[in-house]
Amino acid sequence: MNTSTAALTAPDRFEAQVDRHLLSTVGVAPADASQSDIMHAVAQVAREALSRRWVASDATDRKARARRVCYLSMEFLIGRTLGNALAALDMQGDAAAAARQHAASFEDVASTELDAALGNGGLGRLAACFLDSMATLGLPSFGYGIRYEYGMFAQAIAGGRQVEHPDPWVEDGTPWEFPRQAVAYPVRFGGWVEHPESPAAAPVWRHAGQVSAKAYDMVIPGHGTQRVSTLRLWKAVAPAQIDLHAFNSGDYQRAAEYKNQFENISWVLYPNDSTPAGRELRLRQEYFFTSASIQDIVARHLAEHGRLDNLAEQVAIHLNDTHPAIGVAELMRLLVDEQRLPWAEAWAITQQVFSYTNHTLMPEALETWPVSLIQHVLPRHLEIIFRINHEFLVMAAKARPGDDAFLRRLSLIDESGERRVRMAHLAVVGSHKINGVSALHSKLLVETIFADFAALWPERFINITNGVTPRRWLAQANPGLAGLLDRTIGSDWRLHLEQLSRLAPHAEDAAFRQEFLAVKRANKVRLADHIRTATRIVVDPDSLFDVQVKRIHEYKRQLLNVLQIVARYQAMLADPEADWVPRTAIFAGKAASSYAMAKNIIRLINDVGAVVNHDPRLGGRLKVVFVPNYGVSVAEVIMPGADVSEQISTAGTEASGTGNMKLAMNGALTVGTDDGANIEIRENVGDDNVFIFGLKTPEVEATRAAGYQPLRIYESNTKLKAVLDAIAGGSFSPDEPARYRGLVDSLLWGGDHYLLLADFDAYCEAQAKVDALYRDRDAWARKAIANVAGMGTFSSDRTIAEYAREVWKLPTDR
Ligand code: NBG
Repeated sequence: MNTSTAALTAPDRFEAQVDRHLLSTVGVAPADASQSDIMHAVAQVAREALSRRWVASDATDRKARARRVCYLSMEFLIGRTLGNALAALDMQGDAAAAARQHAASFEDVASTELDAALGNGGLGRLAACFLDSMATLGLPSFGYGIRYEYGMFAQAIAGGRQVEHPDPWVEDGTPWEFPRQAVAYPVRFGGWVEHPESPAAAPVWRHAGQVSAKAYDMVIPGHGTQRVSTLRLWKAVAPAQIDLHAFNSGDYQRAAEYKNQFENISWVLYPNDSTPAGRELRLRQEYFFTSASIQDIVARHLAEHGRLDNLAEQVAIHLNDTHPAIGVAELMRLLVDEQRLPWAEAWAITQQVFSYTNHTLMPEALETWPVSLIQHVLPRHLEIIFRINHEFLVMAAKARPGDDAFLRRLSLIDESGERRVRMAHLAVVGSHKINGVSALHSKLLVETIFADFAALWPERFINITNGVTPRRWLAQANPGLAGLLDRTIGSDWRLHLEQLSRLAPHAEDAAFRQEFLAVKRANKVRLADHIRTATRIVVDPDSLFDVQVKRIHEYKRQLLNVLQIVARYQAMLADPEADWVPRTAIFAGKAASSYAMAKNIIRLINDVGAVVNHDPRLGGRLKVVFVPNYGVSVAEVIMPGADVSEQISTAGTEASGTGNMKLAMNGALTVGTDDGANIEIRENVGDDNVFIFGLKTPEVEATRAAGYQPLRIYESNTKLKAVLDAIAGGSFSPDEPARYRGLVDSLLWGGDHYLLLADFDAYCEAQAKVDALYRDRDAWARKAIANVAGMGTFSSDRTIAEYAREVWKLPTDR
């Protein structure tokens, strides 16, 4: 029964509430409401219900003086909220009925909501899944981040190339945020530090500029619980009095410039994924949201407890990658300079409060900031970092007397060139637990970039494998499969995903297999419709849908996929009469705006598509499409419609991956390397139900160490040679034959750092096995079902329960 609405009295029925909001909030006559108007009105009804849960959760936590976790993340890739909120409130049926009243489908209404795209890719989406699970598990929790006025750019494809458009997602407001007028903190920058004569007095930071961080809260509903959680996002606002001063003295332009200079801090998300942005504004963003968040945490703690010595008992602060790592120095500054705690006591608290997740191994992707820049932007923090480093190195020297190289490697300051602060080292030294995001990644962390730290503190390093929320990625994205699951194993899997294992025996049931394939077919039709609308390319839902969706990055090897597609194309042309399995290669993903190679790969995919899709000799049996503007909402259409999931990063490079989980959970078979969470997916769904190929991590290392020569492979492999020659010779860019010469040269002469050529043959063999299996619909269905059945462990509920138990020391509802 629908509990949330049953209690409402007749005039307050859901539809009446929607009409009321159409009039009072949206300002339109119910009869004239557009789909977007209806979306806004329904959102208001949900907002009201969530707000009620919110005040109740908040009061409970305050009364219980609950220990809380604060999750600091530069990114939260939330996507749309309405469908998720209604599911949590058990109001989906009402909302659908209300939409019908206005002659609209709920899907159409919901699709008018803009995505909150406050993140780049996996890291930001993981944070959003974590919020969902923290609320669902009833953890007293806060997410903390930045209220970017412009989220991730919108991607269009023009002439085969990526074009970036701004994403002013909040321009017309969003129903989901609550501005907190009263919650604001000063965040200061620049200037210098004065050290008073008396050692008893605190150093004084004479800052050069100040901005106010204003809180905007988003409510995060839990599922199967009345509890909600809070995502607090900070907006930068110039302090009003300075503004006014310049204005009064007649210099309005200077006032406006000053305002811009500070307010630009929260304007725009840096569209970089797995690579540091390295710009001063980025450092300011990092400090801005970290400082505001930690001030908020300390203020709340003082309000509830009136003392700070028990801070670590009451609060866990989690650093999502190194972006908020400056928080270690900021908490020290607040405790020592402002609250006047002795250094040693403050440091003991700090180390107990913080924990840190690393999300990448690639050395070039680890954040470092020039000492001179930190001196310029955060002079007091630099002093604090130097002192932390000094005490740390004194301690480390005792562990290995005389080993200067050891100390140089550990130091928070990289002295090998221009002196730089290593943010990952600051995060490690300031945290009591450090984790990687898959078993392989965590193992490599302690063997490579953190080996020296692990030698000192082995107990600090643990693994917590990523997960995704089944509410969004199964229940919401794939209502067809969700319904089939409900009928087959009951509906508790939404909250207890391990119950998917009950599906396994049904793989033996022919009728069930038919139903399962019918659901997949319907999802492929939906995806084909989206492809036609977005690209004007018509694809056949009966062809094999082969999906690679993720950020465009050399290490993720979209280019290897393209090479395989071109090889297939050439083979089909050589023998057009053969019985080829029809395939649709589906790509989607954004390239960082400054990443020329990634943009070139997008263009190549589109160029190959332009040739292949129109080649009459293929009879439509091979199509290549690039779906524009990949993001959460596009992913919700793609994941359920995939047959094959491409997870083909060079072994040892992908920390975990989470798209791999979403795809397998929706019944796609993985073609993947032995990398990241692919390994655990294989272990859980069974070796026979995935296609693992290629060099493993130690082999990658050995290949490179032995002096890898891609040119040798090229010369000895006729199939690969034909592929590379065709691309380099302009077969896919007849209007500009040399367009991809440089790209191919980067493989042949540039070292092929990610070993595409080395893995090419193994990849093609794996693809041949995929084709063979796809012909046998029954065998395919069995394996796809086995994939769904094996994915129970990849719920972010499991992940968050592990964090709660092993890192944050918080009890969960389950
Ligand atoms: C990304 C990794 C992914 C991983 C996500 C979430 C960064 C720095 N890292 O493999 O590349 O799944 O983090 O952990 O964005």
